[in-house]
Amino acid sequence: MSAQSYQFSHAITRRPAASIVQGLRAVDTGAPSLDLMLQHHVDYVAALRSTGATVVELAAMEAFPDSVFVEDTALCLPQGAVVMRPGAPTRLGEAALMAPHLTALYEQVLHITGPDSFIEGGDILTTETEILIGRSARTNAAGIAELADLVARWGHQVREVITPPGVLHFKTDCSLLDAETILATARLDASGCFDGYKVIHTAEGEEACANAIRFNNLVLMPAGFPRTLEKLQMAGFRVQVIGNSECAKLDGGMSCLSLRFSPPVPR
Ligand code: CIR
Repeated sequence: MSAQSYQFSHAITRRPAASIVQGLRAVDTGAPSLDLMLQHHVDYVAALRSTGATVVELAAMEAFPDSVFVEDTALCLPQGAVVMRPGAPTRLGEAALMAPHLTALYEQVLHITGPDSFIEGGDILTTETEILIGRSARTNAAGIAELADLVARWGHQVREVITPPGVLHFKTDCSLLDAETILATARLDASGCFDGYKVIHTAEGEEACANAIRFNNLVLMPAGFPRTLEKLQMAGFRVQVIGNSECAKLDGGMSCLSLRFSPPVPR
């Protein structure tokens, strides 16, 4: 079976800006420390690079407090990329600013354009066989329909699912671990959206670590979730733990911090 949903030659990240203290959050648990977030970000980029991938690190963008969370700006597929239309008004401009970095690597870069279409990358889980998209407070039916239409030309099938109420993004509660295995919270798995996949549940009380990433030979997961870490190790995954305390204050996790892809023709 192919492994294009978790084997990648490239990633794009963006350094956190000092304006991160104004980043969006559902619940205010205190201001994030930029210094500590920068240290965690260095560890994160180093982990991606340690797998042999090329990591394009973009400069901080003060005008966009949440711009470190690059995942929400685009969907990157083997054939091309699609620039999103984030549902958070303060994040709408971030997507257009990602486009030139994608056109530098991809021949085909498409855009979500419908004025009523909203969609963020955090709601999109690409597996080996389909693209699951969670309808959420940030991603609506029009956005999902427009994306489904765009990616059909590349042979991708989209399945609309539901992000649980009160959960920021679909992938806040799940991650792809390999071609057939998903890490998910029990609450999301209970919706039945992963029928046909093998599912590993986060340990009870450790739901906040469901947002991990499989990147080449590594699974990156946030620090502080020992029982889920053990479950993943017991299942045979090579896990690298990364500090995420500061991004977590802004509802961000491992997937949010990168776009991961293999452009068809490296330029
Ligand atoms: C936001 O609310 O948009 C940011 N504070 C967090 C975005 C996290 N992104 C992601 O899960 N893909």
